[in-house]
Amino acid sequence: MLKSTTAYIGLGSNLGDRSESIEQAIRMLFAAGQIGVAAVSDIIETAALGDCQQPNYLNCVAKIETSLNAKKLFNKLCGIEAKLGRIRFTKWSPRTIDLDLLLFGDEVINEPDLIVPHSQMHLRTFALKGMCQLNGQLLHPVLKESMNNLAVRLNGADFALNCKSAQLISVAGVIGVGKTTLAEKLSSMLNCKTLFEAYDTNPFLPEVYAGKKQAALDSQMYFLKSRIKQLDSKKMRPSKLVISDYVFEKELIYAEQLLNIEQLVLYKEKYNLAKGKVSPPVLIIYLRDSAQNCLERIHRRSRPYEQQIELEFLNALDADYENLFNSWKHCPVIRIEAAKLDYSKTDWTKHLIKQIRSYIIGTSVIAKEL
Ligand code: PH2
Ligand code: MG
Ligand code: MG
Repeated sequence: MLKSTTAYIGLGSNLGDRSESIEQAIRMLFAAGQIGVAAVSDIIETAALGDCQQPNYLNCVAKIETSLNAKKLFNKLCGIEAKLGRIRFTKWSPRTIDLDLLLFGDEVINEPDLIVPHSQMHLRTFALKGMCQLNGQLLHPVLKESMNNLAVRLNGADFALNCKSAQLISVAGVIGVGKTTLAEKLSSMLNCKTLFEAYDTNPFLPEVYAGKKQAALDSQMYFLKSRIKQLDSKKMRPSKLVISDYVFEKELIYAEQLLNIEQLVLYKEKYNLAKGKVSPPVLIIYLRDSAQNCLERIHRRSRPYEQQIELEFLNALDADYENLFNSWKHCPVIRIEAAKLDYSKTDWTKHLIKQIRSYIIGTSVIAKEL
């Protein structure tokens, strides 16, 4: 008997009769010989990634069983694309049908014309949603994470690696969760610069933590100015890799906790102006822990002015961070439970670095899409 492999095909169409093209492609897969279609996910309508002027896509994923090898299967897919009137203008031009080989068993293929797993599937909800419906537990053969976990990181959005933007990775989370330690560790492993928040030079911060409300606006303005300086998009080189131990949007979280209503109105004006000037992150590492554990870390590291921070304040910050990232669609978010983090486990650290590399350009563990 011939060896049979389970493979997953991503189908997409944004020209002509889109659903007819998808249905025809599935019929042609059935008719191609040596291919059995085992299941097809729901068809979803998605905005065109990469060019918003293009018509919306219909996307779905088909699970197939085949006795063909990956290369022969790929050739069959190209044949079906050609028969259904696919004309290749430029990369990512509108198409009657696009058949992408997402996975071929757990094979990893890096050839000039064929890359498996598909090099961008982990960045695209329109591919992962279908995968999750068919087999959410399935592990990505390179990243060794389930389709469900990969989808959660995208929160319903689709992304493309972009060499024109600075590759800023922001580590985020409540005070005392361990952001700076993680940022330092990552920057030494990825060999890049770290942007640390200027908490120790902010002359107003000790007063704020001591409960002096008058100092809060000054302290917030000080932080805002320092963030703009560090993250200035005019100074960030395209494709340059940097790690910050904070996310810019935390400024609004702290402002809302610390300022009164009149101060907040003033502050928000400056904040919104600043937001237009800073580089957005391409990836967020969100470190999360219980407020109690964070408080214990704060006591252990014993920065004097932080010792008055109360559990209630940390709980409020935690709720705000959870809200921020529950609705975050600007970049992928890797959530890490800080309580499980153990830097002495080198396998775990290597695993994390591999994840990070797959969301940034330049050092990708996954080859470029052709
Ligand atoms: N495929 C692309 C580029 N952009 N956007 C959506 N929504 N769906 C796709 O299948 C798609 C895309 C390149 O193949
Ligand atoms: Mg495609
Ligand atoms: Mg394609």
